Amino acid sequence: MFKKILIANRGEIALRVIRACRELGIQSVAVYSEADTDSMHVALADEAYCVGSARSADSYLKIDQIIAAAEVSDADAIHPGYGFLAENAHFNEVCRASGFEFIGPSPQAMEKLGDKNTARSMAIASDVPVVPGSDGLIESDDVAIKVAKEIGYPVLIKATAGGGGKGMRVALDEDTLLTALSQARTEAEAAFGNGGVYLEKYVGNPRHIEVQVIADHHGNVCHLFERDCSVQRRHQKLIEEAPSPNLPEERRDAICEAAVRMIRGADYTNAGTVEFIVDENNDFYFIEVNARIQVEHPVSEMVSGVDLIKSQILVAAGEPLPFKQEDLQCVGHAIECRINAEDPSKGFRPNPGSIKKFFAPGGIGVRFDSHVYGGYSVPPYYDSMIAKLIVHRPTRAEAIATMRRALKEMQVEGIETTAGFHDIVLQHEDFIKGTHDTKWVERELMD
Ligand code: MV4
Repeated sequence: MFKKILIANRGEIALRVIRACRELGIQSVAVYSEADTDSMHVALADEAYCVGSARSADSYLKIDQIIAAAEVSDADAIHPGYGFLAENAHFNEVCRASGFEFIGPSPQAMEKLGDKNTARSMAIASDVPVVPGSDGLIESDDVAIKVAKEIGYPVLIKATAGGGGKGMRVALDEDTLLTALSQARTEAEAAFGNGGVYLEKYVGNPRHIEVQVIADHHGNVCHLFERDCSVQRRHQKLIEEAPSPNLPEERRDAICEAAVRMIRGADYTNAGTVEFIVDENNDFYFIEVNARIQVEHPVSEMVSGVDLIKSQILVAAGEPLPFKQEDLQCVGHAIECRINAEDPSKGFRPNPGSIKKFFAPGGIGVRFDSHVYGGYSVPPYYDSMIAKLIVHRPTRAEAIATMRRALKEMQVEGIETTAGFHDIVLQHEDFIKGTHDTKWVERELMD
């Protein structure tokens, strides 16, 4: 087992990994930028190294600095968290080549699944349903026109190096197809250095359902059930829950089994999420694999009882997972609200600054994952999420009630947050009925 783990990240996910290390008797090493000297992850880790100045590009994204900190601290392994370098196959490779275990999948699996079109081909090979679309990348305008005619408009043009909604364009008919195609290629080339695109039939107003998977190096691949992430705005998830409301049991089993087939077929190890879209008929279609631990992993931990970060560490150390699929049950209902330092009344514009007064919610069924405290100043350089408020109760109705109670008792004075927005969603009849889809926020709540 590892003696020391370096966390190449900051904020609440750094605390989350430090906590898992502490409980496993593993030393933790934090890295931080000059803007994060007063951050909780620096205070709570056993050691901390400054890796550069405030901008991410000068600190958290500087591979040589991160590796140097791992060398100086004599760490055995590196946990990348999410965001930053978490899905950077080159960083994964450099960690291993430098003698540090990377707590995540192999660089090969990360590389393959990071290419969306390759991931789509792997889904097909594992009998996982995909949206009707092109057979590989679109090599010419004629092929695009032919494929679009076959699958029917509207079609979605997707950048193979994209993901998470980046590098996508909808084409409504043949006239707009070619312009959309060249725009998508140019954008993808500029953003990802890879202009490869593929086509899929556009599924209108889908739900976003993803399956948490954890696989060890001994052939044990488990799913921790599904999460519904349909409450999102401009591809930013706001509320996630498990299990998904209104998904028939048979569909739940099918989507989770498809995810396991996909991960097994990709020779993937450690934690990963298989993302699907689900249409009105409850048909599901593979979209992409997220080869990292995700922000919303706690909702799966609450309903399954599995500590995912400890599981990741065990798997990276070559240990077998201490459970099998038949040991796991989805118990109760969990909801997570992302508390961001943003002002919903001003288009969710970031609202960094000093937190004058802070009170964390608690009580039965409440989990609060956050790095902030009274007197902490939220820096403007990074992602605006300051906390995750997670509740876990026997039923969805009770979980909604507990979440509303916890949101009301949470106090964050000095900056605006998304807490008020969440309370509006949680009392809206569409959310309560669970009939919302991924366009619902923009369609129903945004004026
Ligand atoms: C789609 C889709 C509809 N039809 N693909 C791609 C990135 C992933 N995170 C979500 N993506 C989608 N892929 C087909 N063929 C709908 C989504 C989608 C979405 C698309 C646009 C705006 C918001 C969205 C939220 C969730 C899912």
